[in-house]
Amino acid sequence: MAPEIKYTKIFINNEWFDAASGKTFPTVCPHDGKVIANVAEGDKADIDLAVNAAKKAFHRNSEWRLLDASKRGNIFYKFADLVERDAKYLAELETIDNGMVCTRIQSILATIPDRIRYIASLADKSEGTTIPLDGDTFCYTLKQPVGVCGLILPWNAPILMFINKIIAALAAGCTAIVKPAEQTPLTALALAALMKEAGLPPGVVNVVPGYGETAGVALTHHPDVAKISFTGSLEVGKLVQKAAGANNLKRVTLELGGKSPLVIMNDADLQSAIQYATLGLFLHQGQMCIAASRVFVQSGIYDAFVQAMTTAARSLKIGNPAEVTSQYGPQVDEEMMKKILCYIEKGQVEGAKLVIGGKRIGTQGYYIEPTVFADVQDNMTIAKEEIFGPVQSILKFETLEEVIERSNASHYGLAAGIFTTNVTTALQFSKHVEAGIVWVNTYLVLAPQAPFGGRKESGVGRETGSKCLDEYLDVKAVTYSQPKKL
Ligand code: TXE
Repeated sequence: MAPEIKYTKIFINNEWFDAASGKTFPTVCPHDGKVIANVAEGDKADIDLAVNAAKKAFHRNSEWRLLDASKRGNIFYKFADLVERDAKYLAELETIDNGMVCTRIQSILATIPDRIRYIASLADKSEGTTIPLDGDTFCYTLKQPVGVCGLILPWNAPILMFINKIIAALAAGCTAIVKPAEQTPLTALALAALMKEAGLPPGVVNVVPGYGETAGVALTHHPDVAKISFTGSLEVGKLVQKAAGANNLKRVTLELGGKSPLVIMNDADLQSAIQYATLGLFLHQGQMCIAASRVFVQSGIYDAFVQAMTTAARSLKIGNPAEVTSQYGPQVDEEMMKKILCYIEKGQVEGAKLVIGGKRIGTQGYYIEPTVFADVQDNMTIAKEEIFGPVQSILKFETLEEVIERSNASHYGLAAGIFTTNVTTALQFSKHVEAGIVWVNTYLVLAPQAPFGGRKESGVGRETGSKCLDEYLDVKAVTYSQPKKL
């Protein structure tokens, strides 16, 4: 049974509003292409209202600013309990809006409360330093929240992205406006309702659903927004940075795309490598910025790997993401489905060997067969561009030196993985691969304690990890004149 859609309006000051324009937009179920709900379509006018609310909530004498940092953290412990309470409902909402298979989102949601607790626990640990200056002076630093933050979310992991950004921003003491992706606005609104229930004062978190070109642009250009944290495409990431530069020099963190290499050495445990190469690409139908979309396989095991990978891709259980038996569901929308099918065609035209998949499944919803290309060359489009879909490229290599060079021959630098039983090989690769995240004999391990983010055009800044609040804090140096040297 479809979950009840309780929230479709704009959330400002802990209240629900229609868009100032009165407009709505449909959010569609990827499984069958049917409209789930019509959601208030926020634009500049609504962003202005939300920023005003967040600005007021950030005033130095506001309830939020006067709250002890530890008490700030406590609100999120309560919120974590509420997410635990409503996990089943939130999972159903994510599945219907995003197409993520229910078992996957259930397992993500099982870890979300502890993720919230971990980040929230950092609220009262933003410690400054004391600094020995020359002369009769004494200096210390204060870490202070940057102010009103704009948090722009993608559609591929809406709950996880909402949590990573909002808890860090608010635990740091900021206030925020969340702009969920237009494809998946529902879970951000449901989570906002839980934040209110947890006791967050009005204006601290505001959620304005709407389109990137209107609501998103208004947020990135707003002079009263001090910081933007954005996850999405490289193209829009560059626009966000440009907008920040053209206005008030907002701080910007960007989590953009990737073309992550997964390297399988001759000495690897083949079964385990196949298992993670399957997960690393086909989990969530390839809609992951960290997808292992370039699989480099050493020549000694190349043929065996391609064969086993084909079998693994064939054995994935494809179906309605709401069914517990489904391991693999639809792409998020028609536009993404068409884009991915174009890439598959390009792969064939440019001479890669299609070993399995390649076609749309049926005519209802946005399903594409798990697709594997072998004999892919570095200069082919499918080896260079982020496809963000279930298309795996397998490339052959001979030596470690060669594969490091080829792994790094990308303008992206998000994640990388290696399967090997040789420690030196693993250490060499981990040191020299240009990526923000490296996994050895595993893939896709996402823990709140570890920093997450990319190098090169994969992004700027880090989410999660013990220093994640720093992205939302400014450092102030306070220097005292002393009558006597301290
Ligand atoms: O992303 P967009 P799209 C990549 C992936 C995918 C491609 C396009 O390769 O195929 O991006 O996806 C908002 N100012 N990733 O079109 O447009 C938008 O409303 C401000 C990687 O969905 O970047 C949404 O909330 N905001 C990725 C968010 O930006 C704007 C996750 C992302 O949308 C805006 C998703 C603007 N001018 C896609 N234009 C990852 N890194 O995980 C749009 N937005």
